[in-house]
Amino acid sequence: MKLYYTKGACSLAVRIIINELGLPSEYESVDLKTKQTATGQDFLSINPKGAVPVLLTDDNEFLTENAVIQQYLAEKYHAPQLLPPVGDFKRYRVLEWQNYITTELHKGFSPLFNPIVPQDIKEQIFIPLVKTKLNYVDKHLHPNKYLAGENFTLPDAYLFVIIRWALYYKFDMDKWPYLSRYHAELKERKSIKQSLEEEHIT
Ligand SMILES: N[C@@H](CCC(=O)N[C@@H](CS)C(=O)NCC(=O)O)C(=O)O
Repeated sequence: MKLYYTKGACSLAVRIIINELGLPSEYESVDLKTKQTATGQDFLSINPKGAVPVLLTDDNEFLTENAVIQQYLAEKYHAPQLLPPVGDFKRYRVLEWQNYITTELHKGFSPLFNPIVPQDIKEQIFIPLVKTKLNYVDKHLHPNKYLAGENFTLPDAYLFVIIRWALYYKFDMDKWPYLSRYHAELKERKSIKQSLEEEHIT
């Protein structure tokens, strides 16, 4: 399989899941501005939506959409610890969080990365909105160790990436003690350390 990724972008969550599963994979970086891959391919011919992540599966299918790629990996490689099976209600808690992270938090951050959104609009509207959502997640992480309870599941990989963006934007993490504790613990997780090293993220 091959993951098309951009350093530090949401595709990092898929890399974390690949490493969590201990799967061999190739990686090719994508310049999101020029839409060129590292080997000079036109990325839009791979994903006309122009966004990472894209997974080229071992069955030669290009699969897009972060939450769906993660779900595919957990099911294809039999990882009920990351996504419980159909019929187990815990599955829907995991998917509930996965949907929240992708639609509310990930897309809540997107305007901050968008150069056409004026800085004052970012500060007055989008940053307060995303902070409200992080307040909610912080509260949930006490007494829950992970998003879906006692065990690390798919949306934890995704939330780790989002917290890195909050740090990048210098959000005051002291306001979120449980999110800070969670982030500090996840940073030490083997699959996450490996993924950060692979993307040369310090
Ligand atoms: N709907 C896609 C969105 C992915 C996405 O927003 N990726 C960002 C990086 S975190 C990207 O590639 N943005 C570049 C663009 O959309 O032009 C998903 O959930 O996977």
